[in-house]
Amino acid sequence: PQAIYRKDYHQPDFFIESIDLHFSLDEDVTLVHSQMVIRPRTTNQTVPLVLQGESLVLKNLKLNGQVLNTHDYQVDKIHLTIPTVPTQSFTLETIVEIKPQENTALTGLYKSSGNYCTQCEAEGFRRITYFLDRPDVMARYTTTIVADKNRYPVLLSNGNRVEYGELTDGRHWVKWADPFPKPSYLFALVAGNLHCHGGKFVTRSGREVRLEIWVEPQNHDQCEHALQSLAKAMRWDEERFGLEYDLDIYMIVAVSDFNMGAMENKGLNVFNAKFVLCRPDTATDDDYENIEAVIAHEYFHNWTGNRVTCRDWFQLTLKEGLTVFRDQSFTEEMTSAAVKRIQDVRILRTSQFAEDQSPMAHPIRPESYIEMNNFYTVTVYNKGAEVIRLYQTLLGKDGFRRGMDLYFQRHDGQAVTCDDFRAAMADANKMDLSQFERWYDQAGTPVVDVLGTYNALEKTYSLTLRQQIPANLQAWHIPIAVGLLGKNGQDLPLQLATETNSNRTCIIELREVEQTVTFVNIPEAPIPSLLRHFSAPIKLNFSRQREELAFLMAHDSDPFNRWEAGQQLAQQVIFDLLADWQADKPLQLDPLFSNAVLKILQDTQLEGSIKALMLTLPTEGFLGQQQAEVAVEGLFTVRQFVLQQLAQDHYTQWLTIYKANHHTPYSNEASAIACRRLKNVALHYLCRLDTAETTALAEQQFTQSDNMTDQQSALSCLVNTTGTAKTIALTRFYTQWKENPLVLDKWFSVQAMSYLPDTFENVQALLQHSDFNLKNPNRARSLLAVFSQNQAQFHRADGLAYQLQADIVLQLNTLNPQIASRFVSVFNHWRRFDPARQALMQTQLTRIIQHPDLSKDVYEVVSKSLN
Ligand code: HT7
Ligand code: ZN
Repeated sequence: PQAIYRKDYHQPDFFIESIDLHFSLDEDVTLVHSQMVIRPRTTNQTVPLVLQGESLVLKNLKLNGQVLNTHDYQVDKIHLTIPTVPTQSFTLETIVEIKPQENTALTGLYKSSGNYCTQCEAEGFRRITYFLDRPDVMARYTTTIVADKNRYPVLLSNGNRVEYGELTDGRHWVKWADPFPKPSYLFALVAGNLHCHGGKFVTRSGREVRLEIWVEPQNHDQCEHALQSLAKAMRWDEERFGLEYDLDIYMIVAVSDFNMGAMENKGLNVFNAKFVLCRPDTATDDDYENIEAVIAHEYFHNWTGNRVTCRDWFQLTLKEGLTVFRDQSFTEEMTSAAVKRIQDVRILRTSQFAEDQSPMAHPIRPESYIEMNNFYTVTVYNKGAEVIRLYQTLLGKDGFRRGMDLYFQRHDGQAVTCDDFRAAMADANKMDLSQFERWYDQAGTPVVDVLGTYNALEKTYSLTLRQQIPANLQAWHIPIAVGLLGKNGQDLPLQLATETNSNRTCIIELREVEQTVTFVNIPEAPIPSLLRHFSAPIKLNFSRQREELAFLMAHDSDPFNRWEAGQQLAQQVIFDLLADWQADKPLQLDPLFSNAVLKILQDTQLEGSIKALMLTLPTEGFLGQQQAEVAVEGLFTVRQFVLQQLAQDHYTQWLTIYKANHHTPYSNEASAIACRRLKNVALHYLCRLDTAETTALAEQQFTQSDNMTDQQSALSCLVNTTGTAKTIALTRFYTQWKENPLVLDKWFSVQAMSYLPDTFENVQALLQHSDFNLKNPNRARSLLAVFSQNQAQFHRADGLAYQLQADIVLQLNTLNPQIASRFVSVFNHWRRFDPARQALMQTQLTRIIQHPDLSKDVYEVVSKSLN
């Protein structure tokens, strides 16, 4: 397969002004009739018209009303080429046959639970009809859908419903018109038997918008939170960015088979049901938060993505990084800013920093790809969002808003680049942001070493910051937020030698390889709090004693850094214990760490959700990333030891916390969520002790809970116990929830996450379970993707789990290449393990690459991994 390069971008030779689509949906074949008005980019050009098309059977082709002879055009597996076309605007009509019912790749038009739906991003529209399937070709769409009225009473597409009617043969039709020109990736069609949960929203300019959540009828009672979330997002975008919705209707359809989270098609979002459906007894607090965030994310795309779209797919972060930043900011304001920031940084550091260390490392604006679907990554999305956050940190909230306003003023209705966005930010603020481009074209995580010096005579404190610049790269422009704590734990007023006023937190703009800043009037040797709120996506090295970390953990006014100090302290403790374990020394938990944890447990001021996060140790995956070679068994053993020890040391306090928070009645309020988080962390510690008493607590919670957060949490404690309680609870959960696929996914996941040594065998058995279905991405992920994150069990020394994973990848390669490629990515990190595991993973990668019909998706990942 051939790579495509960013540097090779050319404007299209033709534009498509409008497309009139007609779908005749039938159980055997679906007919797609398209009529396009095509305009050559320049007059008198003599270039061929090359349209993309895949898995299509061409039945008819007319140019300006004339049927074309077979010698007037060529069709291959992925193109329709017409060598000679008029030099002025012309119409092109095609009729193609497709078979959505056989489409297991879930891209293009496919069936899910008997209903038709589409997924066109990135390049799925070409599996529906011949088209210039690239985002810089923006057309006006009208769509007519014809289908059997009984089976498919609901027929939806983008824009407004303009006409409808019935045919004499039991079929009916609906015509939709979208007034906004859009790229093909935003096209959508849905047909099926669906229930509508409706509502309305009045925009700030007084227009009434109809809101509709469409779900399978049995899910009618799980839509209200999605509807509320949508209304909240619409209001927030008006208030924060002055952005109003532009159509009369906004529809969301929930489907069970979906490759990703959701899709922002204009006026007709298609969602993975997981991010729509919820009820207290079926969905956890995290599910509720994720639903609100994903609904907001797709809604925000209406401006950042749809009204202003990407010129080409290399610019994906233009819409995704920006929209993730917008949804993160929304959630920060709807919930707790500190909790949200910690959660987002955890994702960034565990997944994106790992991607940076892998053979798939790429800048947020990649230079090349073989298969675009492989670049919907944590780098493009989450690091992309961090880069947008940097603008806000550098320019301030108001400056950022000025930049956004100018961006929309300049580019509404256009397909643009990341450079256009950066120019809007720079111009609106009269700031030179040229060095900032390096965030877009340099891959990897910047590393900054920091040294602090206190001068008691001068009463100054200096920080010297030095960027480690890899070969061929240049210094980044990095804002570093800093505070200085006095001995009493309070922030000292900060005044740079060059400034007159003082602040509690100061932003140092690091632009050079090395820079020193000096704070004046510092009365005592301070303890610096660095990179507050995680002000840049970097690794910062600053050497600290455990006492200092414990101090920051107890006192830092920046909640993010308070949490961060705790994580660093835990990491130091775990790595020292690991060295002892490797040297066959007995393990003993440092009382300083145990006491620091006790202080958190006893802190009555700390908000419950933050407290729960502070009581959670870094994961094995994260710890492994900090090592030159991942110590699979050692990390597992030592981390388990620390958890067990903390459970023992503070048994009474865990029990007190558990009891104090257990009887809070269920509500979706932040305070009730915090109680559940805290009590469930406590329950997990207690259950580490695996006594009759602790198991009884979990069993009681499991049987008596009225909400899924508590039920799932208790179940995940019970699967790690060694008595009969585990089987009883699993059977009970299955019987209770076997008719609800999203809850059943949790049943698979909980078992895949177990840290007991028989987990692999259980996963193998679950693959044979009658409810397991590899074709359903949610189910496949719930068991296999979750298991692959279970570091100690997945990376078993015998390599059996690797073999199983490779078998699955090869099956998925034919069924659903996008999911196959996600699943094969777990091997990307194979070089970070010990030689024996490396050899075992390499064997599987080699087996995969030798497979005769490898998809582009899997080929790209595996070939880069092996290189
Ligand atoms: N913009 C959407 C991306 C997406 C997608 C991409 C490839 C294959 C399937 C997909 N489903 C959705 C989702 C988003 O970021 O909002
Ligand atoms: Zn998105």
